[in-house]
Amino acid sequence: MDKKKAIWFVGSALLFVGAFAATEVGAQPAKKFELVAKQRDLVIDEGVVLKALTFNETVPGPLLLVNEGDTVEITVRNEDAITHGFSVHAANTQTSLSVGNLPAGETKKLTFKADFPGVFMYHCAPGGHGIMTHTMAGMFGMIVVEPKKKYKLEEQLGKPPDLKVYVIQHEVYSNGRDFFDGKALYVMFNGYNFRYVNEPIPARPGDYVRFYYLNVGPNLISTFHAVGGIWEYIHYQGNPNNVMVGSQSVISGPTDSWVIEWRVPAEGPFTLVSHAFGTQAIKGAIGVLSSKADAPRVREVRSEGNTVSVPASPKRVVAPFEIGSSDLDRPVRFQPGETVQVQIVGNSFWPKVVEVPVGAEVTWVNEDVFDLLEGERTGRHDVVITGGPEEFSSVEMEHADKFTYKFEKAGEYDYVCTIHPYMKAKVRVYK
Ligand SMILES: [Cu+2]
Repeated sequence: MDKKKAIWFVGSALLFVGAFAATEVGAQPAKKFELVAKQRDLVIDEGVVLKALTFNETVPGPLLLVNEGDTVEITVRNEDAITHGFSVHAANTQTSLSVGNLPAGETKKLTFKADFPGVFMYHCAPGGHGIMTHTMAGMFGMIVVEPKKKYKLEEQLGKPPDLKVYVIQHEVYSNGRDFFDGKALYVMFNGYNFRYVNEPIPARPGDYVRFYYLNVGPNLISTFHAVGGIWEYIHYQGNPNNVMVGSQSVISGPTDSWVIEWRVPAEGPFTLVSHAFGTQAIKGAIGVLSSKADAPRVREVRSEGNTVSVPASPKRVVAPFEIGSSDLDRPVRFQPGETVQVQIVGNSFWPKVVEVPVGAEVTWVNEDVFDLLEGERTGRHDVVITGGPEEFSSVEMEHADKFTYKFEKAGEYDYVCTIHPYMKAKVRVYK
């Protein structure tokens, strides 16, 4: 072979290897998912409705299951009137570059390789201030990257689990002030207060159970525990290499996760609980695993929220950004001469309803700190009357800016922030 031919041959061979390698990578089809951003009313307790922001109309959103090494393709479609976005912690890449800012009506796609196994959170990410407020209002879910390596108990027993339980712990807030202060109204597993007290998870004594546990938060630190049980092996973040033995609980800050392996020790009800009793368990974060020899066989319990239909006249409406039931958003009445101040905080007005005498001055102060960016991505706000005896509008307020208006005419004034038009509140002016 002369020199020229040799170069051609080597070059062709490299091209061939390259093409083959490309085909090899492409040969494995991507795991594809579609997430749709949409506002939706959801039932979170008997007769209790949450005005939520959702992915695919449930809170939590869909459970995404992939395997380590998979190429994952996620299409995010915004069917809402406001900007949304997407962030997924299973991707070791800056996802905001492709899906971080998704205006109303648009669709964008994200592709990544699931190189790290474990239990991860995904959430809405329009950018800036909106990331926090949209996540609080329900836009989150779990993605599990199943590892190539076996978890400890599976390796030991030589068989897969009898039951897989995917659990998300999350909080519900009735206004932005409580969101800032971490004062959750409810704390729940998979979208409903005491969901698995109402519908206990069936298992049999001796069953090998694997929990995929994710604390979404957005604020509280949970300690997941089974009353009457000790977690046999726990894997921090769900990575099989992070293994610990014999634990009464797992501690999880917001977005922390665990794979927990446990053999049901006996018959009887085992209460699953966040051991933060006063701030979490008592507010809804309790479930039951019911162990009986003849229990029905359920192979998995998924983390999606429920799709219970909304009652015609709920006993309570939780509306983080607008006026909910009067027991939650109780009108605050001010007497003549009192200073009236309304905070703008966490994309809500607080108090949401104030009653003031004719001639009173009302001052709004913007407590939202993240005043960078624009639109849904910013914590800047304004106050604009949408109905009432008089009309007025403030300028756009940055953090700690104030606006004052003197009410001279009695009546009911509805107002919004035009940057976040779902922020609704009211001033009642009495004689
Ligand atoms: Cu969103």
